[in-house]
Amino acid sequence: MLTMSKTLITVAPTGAETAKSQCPQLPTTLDELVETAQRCEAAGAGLIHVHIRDADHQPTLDAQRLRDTVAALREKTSLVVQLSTGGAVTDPLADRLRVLDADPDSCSLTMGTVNFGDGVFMNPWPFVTELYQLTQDRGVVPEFELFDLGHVAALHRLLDKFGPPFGGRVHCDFVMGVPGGMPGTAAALVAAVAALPSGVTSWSATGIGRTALPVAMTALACGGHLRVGMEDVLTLARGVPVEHNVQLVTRAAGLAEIAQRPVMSTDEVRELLQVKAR
Ligand code: KMH
Ligand code: ZN
Repeated sequence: MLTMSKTLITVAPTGAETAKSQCPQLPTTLDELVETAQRCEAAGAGLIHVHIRDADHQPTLDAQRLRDTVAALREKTSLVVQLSTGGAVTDPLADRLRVLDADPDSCSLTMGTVNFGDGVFMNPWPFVTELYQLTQDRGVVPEFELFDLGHVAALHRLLDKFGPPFGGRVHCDFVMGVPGGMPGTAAALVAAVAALPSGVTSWSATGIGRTALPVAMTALACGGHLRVGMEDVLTLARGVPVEHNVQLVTRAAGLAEIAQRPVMSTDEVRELLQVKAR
């Protein structure tokens, strides 16, 4: 099931949690996002996980903005475009379901509710199942976001009840080190990987903040792929801010090269995930 082949690098450049005022280099406008996507693709990214912001740099799930963003990324890059259905912790579930109207290649799909710092990231089971069936109907490849071991158990339940995703591949992403979720440690990642359903065909991992490097190095050693970006980490080392997402992609590509698992092209990522031609 899991092969030690090339490495998919996902870039998550923006997220919904960091304020532009506190981090002016965070890409929040469409122009900044496209410029980021182009540079990250050139540095080895194959997939972009997208959260968008409004004119005031606040997180939004505005339908027209989402469509414009997907169109711009498709026009200017060949990255696989994944829209977040997680949004911000304050986003209503109904708005999160409507993200699929923007017809992305892929979307995130979090497998359960989790405390998220001082907030609660709501993903009740009926929402998870409705969103999953929507991805199947619309031909969108889901990426199952796993913040905790219970989310892995929920993935077994989902696949048993509703069958495989669109395209037949099952791709997961471990998001580790969120205050409220599983810790960003090698031991936690190894345990979570061991608990995955047998139908999982690929997985990536990301560690929040200072857990980024231990998680990335463990993922590479275990045959996994990498997610990096300013959604998850804002410093390269203690006191050294990330100035551009391309620094994180370049560092990840270097680690992958050292592990003798060089980065995948965007065509190889499309093949891996069986993304629909649009
Ligand atoms: N912003 C977090 C509350 C996702 O993109 O699907 C949720 C999140 C997960 O970022
Ligand atoms: Zn996200």
